[in-house]
Amino acid sequence: MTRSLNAEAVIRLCERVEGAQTRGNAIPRLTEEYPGMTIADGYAVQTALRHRYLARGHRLVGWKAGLTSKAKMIQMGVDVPSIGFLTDRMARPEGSDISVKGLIHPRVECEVAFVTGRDLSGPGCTAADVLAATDFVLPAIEIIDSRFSGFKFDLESVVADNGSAALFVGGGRPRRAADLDLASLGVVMEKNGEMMVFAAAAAVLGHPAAAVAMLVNILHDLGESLPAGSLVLSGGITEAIPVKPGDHVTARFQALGSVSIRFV
Ligand code: 0L1
Ligand code: MG
Repeated sequence: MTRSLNAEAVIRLCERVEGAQTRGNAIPRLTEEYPGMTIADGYAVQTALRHRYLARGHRLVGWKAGLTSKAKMIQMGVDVPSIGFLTDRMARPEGSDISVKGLIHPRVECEVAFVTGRDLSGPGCTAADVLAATDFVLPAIEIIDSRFSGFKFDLESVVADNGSAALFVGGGRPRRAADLDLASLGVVMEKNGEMMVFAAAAAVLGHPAAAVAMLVNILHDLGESLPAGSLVLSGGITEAIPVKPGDHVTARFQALGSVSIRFV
């Protein structure tokens, strides 16, 4: 991956993104000031952000694959998936009231979450490697929140903003991946009792395990691997749905049960 930003610019952008994430204020996309910024620069900013949060006592619990379905790519106008990190501070319990305070324009996505039982590393990690290393899968809702004004962004800026990661909720019935046909698993998302979107998990790069393999291979490019015990969100199966206080969202997953949350 080719870098164009120097160390000083990376720190500057990291501080800008961190301010937007922690204060909940929208900022212009980073490429407006740095038009030559590359996706590798975006990951350098994201890495600096991860180190900053971990140094403050946040715990890394896993990773997320993003922009992995055609529906999401079309919705956001990009053509390459991305990854981001997940910390303990982003986790919320199932069935809980989730405050949107501090979020700029939250949206929800239903995703299959993988919990790994063995270390995984790239390059060349495959969906079969992921399935062999997975302890169980569970249904999840990811609450994303792009920090860019008017949701106007490009892949370089999104990657720097940790793939719009904000909060996530796991729930339903954890199942062994080997007992399921994960590609044809159906998902329906309801908001306030009305069906909003539905799709099969194959919408995620053909199979959600392929998205996790892609994530492991990007981690390799970043000099990282995926330790056993990680939680991985494999990517939104449908496009993301905007939410506001008062909304009640239920994601119903075939064979995995459902996850419900309410926004306050
Ligand atoms: O989880 C994701 O698919 C990441 C989406 C990044 C862009 C957005 O904010 O929708
Ligand atoms: Mg997502």
